[in-house]
Amino acid sequence: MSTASKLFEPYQLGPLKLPNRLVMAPLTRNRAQAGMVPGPLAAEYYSQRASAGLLVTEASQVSQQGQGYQDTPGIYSKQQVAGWRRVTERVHARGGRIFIQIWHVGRISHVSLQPNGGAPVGPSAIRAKGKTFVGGTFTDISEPRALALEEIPGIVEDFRRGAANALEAGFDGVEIHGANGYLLDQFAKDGANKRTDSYGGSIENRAKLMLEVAKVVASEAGAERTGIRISPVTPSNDISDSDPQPLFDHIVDGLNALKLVYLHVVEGATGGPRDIAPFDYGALRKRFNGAYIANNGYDFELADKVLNANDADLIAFGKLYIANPDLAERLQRGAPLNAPDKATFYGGTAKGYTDYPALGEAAEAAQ
Ligand code: 8OZ
Repeated sequence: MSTASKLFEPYQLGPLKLPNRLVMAPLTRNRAQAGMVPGPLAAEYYSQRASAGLLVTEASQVSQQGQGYQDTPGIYSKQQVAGWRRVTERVHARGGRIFIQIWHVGRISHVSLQPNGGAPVGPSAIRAKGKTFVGGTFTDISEPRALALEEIPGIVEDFRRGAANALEAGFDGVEIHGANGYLLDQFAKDGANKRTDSYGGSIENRAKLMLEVAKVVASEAGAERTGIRISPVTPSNDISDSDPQPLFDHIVDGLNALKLVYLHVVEGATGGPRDIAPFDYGALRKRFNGAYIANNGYDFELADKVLNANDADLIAFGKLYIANPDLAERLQRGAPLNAPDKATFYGGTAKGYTDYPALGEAAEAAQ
């Protein structure tokens, strides 16, 4: 038995022919080895999920300064590029397509992760209320310092290098992490950005860093291989903005000028309620010229409904992809889903990472 739905129809994303409309959302798993290098288990994990229309990797920092949690992979060293190359080769061998999400956490970090134990950097010296995971425990986020104007070109350059490294590692494209209260979102939103220079104040000034990064990444990877993830109203990582609709209208206009291939939108509170604050996602979808990837709390029914209404082109699934390597097949066959185990989301070994069974393996793997 097989279910008919637009979710299982192909989609042309720039130069890539996706066999279905499912995207594996970027998911932080904290299993990088020494040197923040993705290891062989990561290659196994992503290749198990290769039947998704598109895989997006976990967020990967573009510099040591861009790291905010223990054991998250980077995309700035030769060893990291070599580790990621193993991942892309395994995914491609299984017939999949994979983008890497490139990331700078900004103020969401801890001195113990920073170069020379220094302060994390942000648009302004305002500490985010919250915890990060370092040294095996949850610890208060450190007090940040404001980036000097002269340091900003270096941040843009770190993203450019990340994109160049991504291509060298064999990725099919790059997703810029512009969401969830990390650096680019911190600059864009007035709850975290109190600058008085050309990167603060007006919407144009606050959006500038995100658009400058999008420009260099697109020129490095090709606009048809560059996407971006945003989260207009999420409260994640203590982020807020007093008027997100015109801010993101302006950002989308800037992304259109750069011809980015997709806009990936976390609708509502990341991993939480979809209706946390009013926001017109349909207006963003209509305004953006490329593909619209919808994310946050989607199940088959909602995905099917939204695709039929033409309110999205692709649907990104997070927790469901952690637990179901063959999610596309399971949804298409109406098969039961494995339940995700929260205790193994962040850090650890193969348990809760590469041991969720595909259909057919389920019987032999049952405990
Ligand atoms: C969960 C834990 C740590 C980081 C995000 C990269 O929210 C993350 C993240 C998620 O975008």
